Amino acid sequence: MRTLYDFPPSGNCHKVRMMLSMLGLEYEKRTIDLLKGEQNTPAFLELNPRHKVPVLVDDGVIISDSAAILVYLVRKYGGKDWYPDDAEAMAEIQKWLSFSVNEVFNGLALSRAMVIFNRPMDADAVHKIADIALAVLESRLKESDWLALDRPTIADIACYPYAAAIGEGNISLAAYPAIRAWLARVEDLPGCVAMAPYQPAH
Ligand SMILES: N[C@@H](CCC(=O)N[C@@H](CS)C(=O)NCC(=O)O)C(=O)O
Repeated sequence: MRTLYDFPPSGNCHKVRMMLSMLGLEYEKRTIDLLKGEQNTPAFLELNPRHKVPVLVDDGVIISDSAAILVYLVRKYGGKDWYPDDAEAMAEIQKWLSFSVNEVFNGLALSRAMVIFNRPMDADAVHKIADIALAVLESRLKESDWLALDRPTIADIACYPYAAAIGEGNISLAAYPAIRAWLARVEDLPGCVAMAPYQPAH
């Protein structure tokens, strides 16, 4: 029995949806509607006292945080290709996982959240971080097909959704050909589920 506590527009949840699909793992989804505050109910806080999705419950094992869930899933069900265990490779992957929750989230995800959820923010500050995130991605992807190693790893999954959805933050990828080519490569991976356009009905 496997359940993903999910919010459809969330890129962090999408990382888990992608990985579950790529590993061919069945699961059920329970929507936690963040716009209705369902992340603050006592029942949800039992699963994650940080008030955040995604949470995965896998045969009674409760894991919150998208990066933690990716590590768990690939190690439990996907072998070592997605997350090898030599020190240098792990450090390289960890660098991109950290980037995904810093520049990618605070720049790319929040640029999108400002638009689709109409969230008040310091737009200049958020866009400055988004520019850094895109510059770092473009520079790395000009020299390599994948972020951390010479093959796809959880680093690519962790950085994909908010880069794929950045058009919804009114930021164009026209000047970032290497990022666009990488997004297409990620979407071509077997079992990949592309980030879907935001649907306000949720
Ligand atoms: N670093 C966490 C961040 C999770 C996160 O920010 N989740 C957002 C949705 S994308 C959330 O649940 N926000 C609700 C809230 O903060 O009240 C992860 O990668 O899972």
